[in-house]
Amino acid sequence: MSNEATTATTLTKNANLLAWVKEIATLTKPDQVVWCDGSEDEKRRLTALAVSDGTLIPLNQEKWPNCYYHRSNPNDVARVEQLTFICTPKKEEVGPLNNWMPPADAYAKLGAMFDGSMTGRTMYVVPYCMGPIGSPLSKIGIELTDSVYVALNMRIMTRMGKPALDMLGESNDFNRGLHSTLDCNPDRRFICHFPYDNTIWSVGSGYGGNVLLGKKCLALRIGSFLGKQEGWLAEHMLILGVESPEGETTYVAAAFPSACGKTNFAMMIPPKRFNGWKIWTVGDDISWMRVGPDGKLYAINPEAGYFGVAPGTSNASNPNAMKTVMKDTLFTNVALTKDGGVWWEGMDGEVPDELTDWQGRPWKKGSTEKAAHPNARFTAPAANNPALSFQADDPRGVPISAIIFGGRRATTVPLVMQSFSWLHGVFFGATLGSETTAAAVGQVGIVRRDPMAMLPFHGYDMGSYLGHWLEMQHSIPFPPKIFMVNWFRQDENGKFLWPGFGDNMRVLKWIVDRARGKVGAQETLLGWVPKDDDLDLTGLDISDEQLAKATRIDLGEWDRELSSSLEFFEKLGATVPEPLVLQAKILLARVKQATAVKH
Ligand code: GTP
Ligand code: SPV
Ligand code: MN
Repeated sequence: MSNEATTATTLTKNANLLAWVKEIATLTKPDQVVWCDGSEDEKRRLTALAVSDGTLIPLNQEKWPNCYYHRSNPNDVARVEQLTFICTPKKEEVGPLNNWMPPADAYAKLGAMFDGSMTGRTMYVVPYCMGPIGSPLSKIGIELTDSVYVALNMRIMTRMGKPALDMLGESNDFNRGLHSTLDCNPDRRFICHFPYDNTIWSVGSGYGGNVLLGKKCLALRIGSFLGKQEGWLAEHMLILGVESPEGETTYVAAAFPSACGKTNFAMMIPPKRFNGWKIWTVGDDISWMRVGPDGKLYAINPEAGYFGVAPGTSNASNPNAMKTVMKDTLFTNVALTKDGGVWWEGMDGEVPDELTDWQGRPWKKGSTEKAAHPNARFTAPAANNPALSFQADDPRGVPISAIIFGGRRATTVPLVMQSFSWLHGVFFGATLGSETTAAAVGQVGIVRRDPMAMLPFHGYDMGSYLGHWLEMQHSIPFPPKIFMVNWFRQDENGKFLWPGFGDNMRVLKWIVDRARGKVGAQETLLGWVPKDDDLDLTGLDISDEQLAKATRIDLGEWDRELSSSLEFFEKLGATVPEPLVLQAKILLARVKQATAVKH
């Protein structure tokens, strides 16, 4: 324990923190406790250790400087929603869409698993700050983990180490995160949140959102709980700035469910037609938003890195992401090339003849199995992103002019719509539907309601959360305009109708112009849409027919969509805000009336 004694006292004198670390060490009984200071030297030491015990494989350091490769247990490749719990005294508090466990039961159950779980292992004390150091919007967490992989990932994903401890000082206001991989057995895998104790306990996994506790656990589940109490919003949203050729920048936040395009949208490079326009990334996954002194809604990105989906990332789809991951990056569950590089489905160039797949097995071109897992990820520092906004570290955050909701919908939802009002915009978000993806364990491609893209991440009753969104209007004198988009509509042959990626700039330009009151719009029953010719399609190879299909509003489809939204609201129970139910009913009544007139 000498390491603990020396490093801890040089790093912090926080009595509550020291006592808690001691208490957990007494429970988990690690061989040693190592405090992370976030230094370069420490990174080298931890990386060397991870390489020597096989956790990380160095990539070809000439082609991929400071990049390493990790294979997770094949039973542990995504978030596990059915094993994720919110633990509050009363079940009603977590609502019908969360798993609930009484706090005492969860502490007892997981406590028994933590007992002695770190014997033969090192316990890393990982202090981190979510948000710019010193920002009033930021929060401090401490994660105790027996995984060096988690410590190295947290180093990229958060402001980790001494600056976080310095910001905490003697305060007892920090999130207490505890993680042990145990034996990585799905039968002993639980992710439990204790919002009233600002505590997270995670066992039995080593993957992503299950174990990087600052991300989904603190920044969204605990964050949304705190946001309700303190009057702010913790959301599963990217944040970007759109700079016009005149140098005017408009900030936008967008919620798309997991693996539905946030990272791509946040790093987008506009097509040639938009020469002089620039997209700046503030964040790619999470947004904390609070009203600023000027009455606008301000957003910070609590993270410092990107835990992004690798498959589909290429120089054609997302050149900025490719540049970002060329160095200092950890790759998880991608495939390895013969020359010590990485590969995944959808990467540029020829498919290699031979690879080692994500499970370490030889793979040959033409194989029916995927070489990279569909939820393979890169962990890369935001500082590597050529499009990183100079405002990304601003403790005040950036003023948000537009909020966008978007799902993965093969049918029904048109390319873009603007809401009539804040209520109607919250309704867009509340009824967001999306096909499930590989980001969570379970069947892929099923449409489910994913309100605000927060279904797996809301930390308290969904109806109350939607109520909080409605109430926020009263504290934002200059609220953002709200939009709905769908990049994923398909034709009869299952082909995407809209080219997506960089060409989403064409839609974003209309959104930004609308937010600034610079362009008109066409009213439809379901929302405002671009007038003919207001979407700039210059240089885009899309037929009129294809565009018409991508933007079509089919009343029959919307009859079903709104009916299903009403059914969903019923499932939410008594706390669902009445105005949202009435909004659904008004829209449905109008759709039915219009259908009757047509026939
Ligand atoms: P999480 O990190 O899980 O929250 O995902 P994300 O929302 O950041 O999604 P990401 O940008 O990583 O994209 C996920 C998948 O969607 C990738 O395979 C992309 O290639 C694909 N994708 C992203 N944008 C578009 C688009 O505009 N059109 C189409 N057709 N596919 C897209
Ligand atoms: C998501 O699933 O939305 C992610 C990946 O961003 S994870 O960190 O695993 O939650
Ligand atoms: Mn995400």
